[in-house]
Amino acid sequence: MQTDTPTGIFLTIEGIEGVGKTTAMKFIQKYLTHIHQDFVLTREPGGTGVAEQIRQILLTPNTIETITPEAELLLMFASRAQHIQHFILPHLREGKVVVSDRFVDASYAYQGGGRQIDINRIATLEKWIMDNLRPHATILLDAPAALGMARAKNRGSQDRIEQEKIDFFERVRAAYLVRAENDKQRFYVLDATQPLNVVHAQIKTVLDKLFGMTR
Ligand code: T5A
Repeated sequence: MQTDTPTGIFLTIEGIEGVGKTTAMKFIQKYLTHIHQDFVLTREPGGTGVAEQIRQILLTPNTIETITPEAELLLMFASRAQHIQHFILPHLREGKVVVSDRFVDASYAYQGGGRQIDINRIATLEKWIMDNLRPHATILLDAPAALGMARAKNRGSQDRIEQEKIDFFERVRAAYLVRAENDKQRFYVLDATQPLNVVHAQIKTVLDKLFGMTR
């Protein structure tokens, strides 16, 4: 798949459920508005009309027919293919900052770590669907699965993936940390167990560096 050379900045936010990604997105939105950066916010799975329809299939609990790990992985990448071609690349080509609540690292963490699919299969899909597109920076909000699940549960009903057991999310967390360890240039691992004001201060430090706002 041909992706050209985009000029914008691509920032992704990752982590297990309930670590504070949605809350971080709101903080980043305020920050980018404040420094007058042209930006768009998006999420995965989703981000376009078709990709959001795929999200519904992926996240709606289905007691009649289980979704196999293989189908789950392929649907994540089907959603991502739409998202890249119809949203991410057009905005990056316009020179905008694109901030995505999850991206490909989530496939390595959830389908690789959680579902234990061979990561070579994920790498093959990544190469095919993403070509040379990679996030410039990735903020990984890290916290033990028990804490994330407790925070997420406070919000009410659980989606299909959130219904997994705690050891699934511990595997997801471990897979994220391996990704971060292997790509220290791109990843910023932040301690999401800290109070919100502390987490936001950590995010601000990352953004100051990315957008050249350091004093
Ligand atoms: N998925 C996705 C895959 O399996 N493979 C893939 O390739 C991709 C792209 C998406 C699901 O799809 C899976 C992963 C997911 O299971 P989603 O709804 O987009 O699902 O993502 P979730 O992780 O489910 O989002 P959540 O809303 O559950 O978690 P957030 O956004 O991380 O947490 P947030 O910000 O809503 O915070 C939760 C609560 O905690 C509080 C907040 O106020 C909120 O009440 N909170 C804090 N409280 C105290 N201290 C802090 N530091 C706090 N930070 C947040």
